[in-house]
Amino acid sequence: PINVCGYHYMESGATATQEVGYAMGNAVLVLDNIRGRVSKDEFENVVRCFSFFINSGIELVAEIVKVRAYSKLWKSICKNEYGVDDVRFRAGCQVRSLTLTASQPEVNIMRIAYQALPAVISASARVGALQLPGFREALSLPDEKEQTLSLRTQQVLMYETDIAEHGDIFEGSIIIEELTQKTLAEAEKIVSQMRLQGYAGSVPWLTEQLTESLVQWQAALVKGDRVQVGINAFLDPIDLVPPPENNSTHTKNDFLVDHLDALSTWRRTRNNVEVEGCLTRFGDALKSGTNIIEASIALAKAGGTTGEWTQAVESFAGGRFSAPLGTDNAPLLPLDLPQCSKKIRIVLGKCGLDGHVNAVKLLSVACAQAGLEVIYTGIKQSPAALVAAAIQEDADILGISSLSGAHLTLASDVCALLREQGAQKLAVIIGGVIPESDREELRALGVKAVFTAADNDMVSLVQQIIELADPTI
Ligand code: B12
Repeated sequence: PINVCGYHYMESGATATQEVGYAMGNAVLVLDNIRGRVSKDEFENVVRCFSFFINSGIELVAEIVKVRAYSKLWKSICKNEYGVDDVRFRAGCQVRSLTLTASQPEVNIMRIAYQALPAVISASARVGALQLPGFREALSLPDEKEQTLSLRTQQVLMYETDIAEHGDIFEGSIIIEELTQKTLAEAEKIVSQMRLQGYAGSVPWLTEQLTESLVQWQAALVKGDRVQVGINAFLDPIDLVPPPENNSTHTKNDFLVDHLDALSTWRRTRNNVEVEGCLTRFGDALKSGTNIIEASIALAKAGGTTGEWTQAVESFAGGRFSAPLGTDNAPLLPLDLPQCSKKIRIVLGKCGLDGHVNAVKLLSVACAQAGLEVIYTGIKQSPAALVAAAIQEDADILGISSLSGAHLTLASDVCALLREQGAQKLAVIIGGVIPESDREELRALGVKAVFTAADNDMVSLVQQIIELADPTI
């Protein structure tokens, strides 16, 4: 079974149509690769086992159309490209968390309910599984009460509304059918483009497309072409519910120490000879190009860790992949930002396994448009690598984006390393999913400015960065 993820594309800025195209492009690239390597029956079985994880955003008509286009396109690709008939569109959906705001979190309750609808309302293209986030999504992991509210939202949809009682209510709708055909045609173009480029060529192309859409989305917000409640309009807080309790404590040192202790006990007490043998067999599977799943399962059963598995893959691949920024050929809209007149160099990057790249991408584009010299290190860096880059690049500012909850540990390591290397004058700034209650501790560690998920005004953000580097401005 393979699950193709369209969800992440929309969370990275893609439009509804792009999501369908990229997801189907992925499916087709995988299937093209498998076809010819297995028997006809096995191949048909692989096709039937495909499922999709899709997004559902706030533009309701576009989303209804999207899920219908997904279903139609998948069935037609299976039939016309691979000769497999009567395939079901099997999909799960999570609503578009990227639209859920830190300000006026109560409004997210409505957003989530509206966004859930398109994925289930069209009977012929209804998803089989739906998961809804917590309404304080932009502030922290959901607590049990938020999760219960999300579950209740689904229960209202399922039991109180009448959507489950009818066949497809959009069949024959002129507008929906026309838009579905349009989406299908555009998605098919994307699939052809990805097929033409192959997997290796599609990755940088997709990155550019996503960066372009992300900037377009941000530009529409900055210019007011797109209205988002609580972001660029209707700004008064509601204050109906309290902010979540600070649950980032789990990343503080005591948790890390416990976790590292548990890991070393695990490594000490397992059968290390068996693990070594499994790692060798896993490495051999990588080199020979055979299926790595069996060797991966054997390694996991012997007690191999995710880190060891990853290290083996990285040593085979010759390093760690970090997608480019995607600004080389993407036509980016201007964000109408303040311009800086002095030379300011800023290093921007992310640490560890935190793959949330939207903010750091947008900031890189915004700072460059404002006239700063930007050095983008990419993701998956270590604190030492970020500090080395900042010193080597003679930067004025080191900007770190952290959405994983590890900001206190990162800030502590980065500031200590800067002090050790006599570079404490370099201003460290940090932003991301950071609870208000951690702000003071970050400042005490030596961080010059802290930006939370509520700091979503790009113009003000850039202005503050410029002023930090040059208070005379
Ligand atoms: C989009 C998203 C994703 C996408 C990321 C796509 C991408 N290309 O980036 C996908 C779907 C891949 C994803 C995956 C996961 N996610 Co996620 N994700 C989000 C989401 C919905 C939005 C983040 C975002 O892009 N916002 C838009 C950007 C522009 O805004 P921002 O990041 O808030 O940044 C603003 C400011 O903070 C500031 N800023 C940010 N960084 C910096 C840095 C500097 C220097 C400065 C000056 C300013 C600044 O500038 C921005 C201005 O707009 C958030 C929830 C939310 N609504 O915020 C969860 C969220 C961050 N994810 C979360 C989680 C748990 C995950 C997963 C672990 C889920 C899972 N179990 O698989 C994985 C982890 C993947 C990984 N390897 O890291 C949690 C983190 C919880 C926590 N920290 O306590 C959140 C908060 C959701 C939640 N409530 O559970 N996610």
